[in-house]
This record gives sequence, structure tokens and C-alpha cells, in this order.
Amino acid sequence: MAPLELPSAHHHICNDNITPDAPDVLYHLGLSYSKSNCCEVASIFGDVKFFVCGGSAERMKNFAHKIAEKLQIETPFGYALAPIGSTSRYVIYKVGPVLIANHGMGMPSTSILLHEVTKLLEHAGAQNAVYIRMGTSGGVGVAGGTVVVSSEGLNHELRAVHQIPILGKVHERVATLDPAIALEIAATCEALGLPHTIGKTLSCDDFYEEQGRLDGAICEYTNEDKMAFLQAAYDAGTRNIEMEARMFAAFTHKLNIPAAVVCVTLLNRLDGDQITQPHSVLESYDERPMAVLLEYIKAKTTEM
Ligand code: R2B
Ligand code: URA
Repeated sequence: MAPLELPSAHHHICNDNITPDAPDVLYHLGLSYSKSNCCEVASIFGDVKFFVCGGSAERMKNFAHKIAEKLQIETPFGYALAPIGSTSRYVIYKVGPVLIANHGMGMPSTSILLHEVTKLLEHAGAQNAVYIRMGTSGGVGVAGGTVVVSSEGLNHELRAVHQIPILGKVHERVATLDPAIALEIAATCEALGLPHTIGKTLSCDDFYEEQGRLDGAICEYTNEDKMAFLQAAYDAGTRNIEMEARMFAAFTHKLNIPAAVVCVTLLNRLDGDQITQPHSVLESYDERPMAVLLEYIKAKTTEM
């Protein structure tokens, strides 16, 4: 009998412990890989060309349906689009060449998803998938509804590095994103007539104090302190604030994964802190990164 054909060399992971021979439990996805299911994993995920993630499970489900419509991918008769694996932590959908998942809020949750999805794609032999995070953010000096395409993710010192404490030592990783993809996505925004900009994204581990809001349950600074920081962030090229871009950029940059972060701003933080727009307005803002990525992915998959 011919030997099993195992997936190709590891291009997008940096860990000698992960080999085609070693079983691997992707615990939070509720999926596992082993030599005995490697062909199945390859046949389900081997053709993935885009991995699109965002915070909310609801939004990502919605995006999965929209991408199926846009790429005219039909589910077999009698089947609805359904998530893969366990849904207790993340929901994952596969629609043609697009893998879609929610990452929850914040960098720890996003990091776990990226590790497990990246190993899954490696086990499947998927090559050169582009990773895109789409989400919401607070604008800095830009109006609500603006689509900000991130050039890099910044830390609290407004530096594009992501620090990770590993075994008692702090490791620093560069947190930049692919400039060519950012330009292409900005051009897609332009073609759709959506307000947009390419800019730096400040990523925080909190929505309230770390983002300098005055309306958390704790606030030990003044409005002047807040405005001075936001102005300094603006002057350094920051155009929005959210909770994942820096980690996402550092991870993908480390593994040479082409990547982009596309977030709509819900408000301009120079004008306030509370998200007070009516639901219908927020919903229309939420649709903007989706609309851009639907066009972008459609154009790219047509090119393939
Ligand atoms: C944007 O929105 C969420 C907080 O409201 C968080 O996930 C983020 O980055
Ligand atoms: N998400 C954030 O993290 N901050 C905002 O201001 C809005 C959305």
C-alpha cells in the first residue's frame, strides 16, 4: 500500500514539536488532528485562502452567510450553514476558501484562536492564507463610521511592539501589518465610497481605564489627562483604539502570514466616551468592514 501522503512542510508555524506525526488537540476549537484523520482535515481545510475573524459570534455568523451569497457557494440541499467543532468558546464557519471565526474580546482570547487556527491550517496543508481581523473601534480624530485600516498595532507607549512574558522573560515582537494589503483594502473602501483611512491602531487590555475613558467604574485621571494622551496618540499617527490589533499583528508578522486589520469607528474619542448612537446607526457602521471584505475577497478569489 502506498504511504499516506502527509501535508506539506510547515511554513507558517514556528514550533518543532508540531509535526505531521504528532497528534494535536485543538482544545478550544473542539477539533483534533492525528495521522488517522489527516486526510479529512486536509480535505476540509486544505483550500483555505482567507481567515477572517472578529469579536462577536453573531457578526461572524452573519458574515459567513454574506460571503456564501457573495461567492455563490451553496450548501448541499437540506443543509444550512453550520459552525464546525465546539461552539462553547468560538464559532467557526468554512465557506469555500474562507474560514470565519469569532475571537471574543481582547488579546488573550484572540491569541488562543490564532494559535489553534494556524496549527489547523498547517495540519491541513493550507498555503499562504491571508488573515484579516474585522471589528469595531473608537476613532481618534476621525468621525464615527470611518473604516480604519491598520498599518500597525501600538502599545501604551505608542510603540509598534507586542510584549509577551514567556517563562519569566518578556519577549518583544514587531506588531506591523502588510502595507500592500492595507492599500488594496483602502482602495476597496474608496471604490465603495466609504469614509476610510490607513492609520495606526492602539490596542488596550480594557475598554474603560486603558482606553482613557472617563465613564468606567473607576477613573483616577482628569479630562485634561485623557485629552493630552489622545492628542499625543493622534500626533503619533493613531487613528483608532481597540483591543486586539497589536497581538494579531505581532503573531502574523512573526509567522510571515499576510494580514490586515479593518475596523470601523463607532465614535470619535476626541468628542466623548459613551456609545450613544441609535442601534440602526451602529448596525450600519458594523456592516462597513463586512462590505469592504466581501468586495475584497470576491475580487481576490476571482483573480485566483
Ligand atoms: C472592539 O470592540 C470590543 C470592545 O467593545 C473589543 O473586542 C474591540 O477590540
Ligand atoms: N471598541 C473599543 O475597544 N473601543 C471603542 O471605543 C469602541 C469599540
